[in-house]
Amino acid sequence: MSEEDRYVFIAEWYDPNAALQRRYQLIYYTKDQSVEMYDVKNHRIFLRRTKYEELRKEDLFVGNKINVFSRLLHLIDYGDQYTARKVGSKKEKTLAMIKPDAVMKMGSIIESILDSGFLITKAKMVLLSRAEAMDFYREHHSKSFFNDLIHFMTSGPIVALEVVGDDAVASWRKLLGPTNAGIARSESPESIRARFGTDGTKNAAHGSDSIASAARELEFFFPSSGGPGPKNTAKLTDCTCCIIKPHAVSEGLTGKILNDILSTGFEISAMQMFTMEKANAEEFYEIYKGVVAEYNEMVAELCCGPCVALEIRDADAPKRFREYCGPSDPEIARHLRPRTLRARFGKNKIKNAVHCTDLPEDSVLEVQYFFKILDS
Ligand code: 3AN
Repeated sequence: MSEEDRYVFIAEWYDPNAALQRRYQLIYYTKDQSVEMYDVKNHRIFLRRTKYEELRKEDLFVGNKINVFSRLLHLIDYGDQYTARKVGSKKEKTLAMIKPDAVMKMGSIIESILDSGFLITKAKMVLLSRAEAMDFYREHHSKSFFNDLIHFMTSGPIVALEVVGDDAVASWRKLLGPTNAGIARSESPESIRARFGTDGTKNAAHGSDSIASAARELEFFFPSSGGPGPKNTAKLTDCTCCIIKPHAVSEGLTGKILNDILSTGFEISAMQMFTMEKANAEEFYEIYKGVVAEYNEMVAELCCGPCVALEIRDADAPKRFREYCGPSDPEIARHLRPRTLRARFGKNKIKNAVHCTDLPEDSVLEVQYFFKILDS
């Protein structure tokens, strides 16, 4: 009998009750998508081998955070050479950046990225200052097109994404296509630049050209020191808050939901991916405590993996956007308001695809919670 295909990782979980970082060996069996966990310090089984289909093989790589039965585990190392070789050697990170000309099409671009098997692990909409753009593109300083490039890149918001996948640097550039969108249309008609770009400058998106550039460019947008990086674009007026919930993000629905919101005519004026701590999720949902029976489950869902926070702007944003999200229970939404976001993308009352601000007086506060408090 051939040996069973299994991947082994070292995972850490912060236990808030004991205020301790606990360490486990996590084993994933591909054949039946089951997981097993072993408590390293106490030498005992922590989780007997159990089927867990929510966990996908693509999510398993060092540096990623995964949710296993409502515990947010940080994969800090490979647990054996086989896993390091099979999973570790090809995994790369790169910067994908949606340029000002294509931000309205970010839903479709993100969908394309996810459908190609990449994972998006960070995301932030920013408006670059002239100095930031010149710093980012410093290697092109002497080129004839430099001024046009800087003018274009500061003409509106952009979306920076950290993308992870096998050979991500080269594969994302392949998906992007040739620099000039016109050439892309003849040479690589399915590519992002062919589909969404205009010409040699307005070419929809950017991709790092080497592992070293990827490291520098990711550091530019997402500093590892936890420092600020370019500012988010939240305006904090005439807005409401929408959160694409972790279950929807991990099901790969982010692009589809963004597309839907934009094509309905709402403005997305800020966007950022967050992985919330439990204490933050509790604080954010404070107004539902003791009021909504599902409060604890809502908290658990919100902090079980990365979510995407949006600032939505529109005349009468809180009311109109809330109607567009639909009843909080997707089953009810499917009966009464089948075209709403929750009817189409929700699973149940907890995993209902999106949170949106309930009371108009809370909308600015909720947007501030993410874009002012958590992003600091
Ligand atoms: P790529 O993004 O395909 O790696 P680079 O690094 O050569 O291309 O150029 C960076 C950016 O500068 C391009 N994405 C494009 O927006 C702009 N650019 C490059 N070449 C030209 C050109 N000949 N004319 C105008 N803009 C250009």
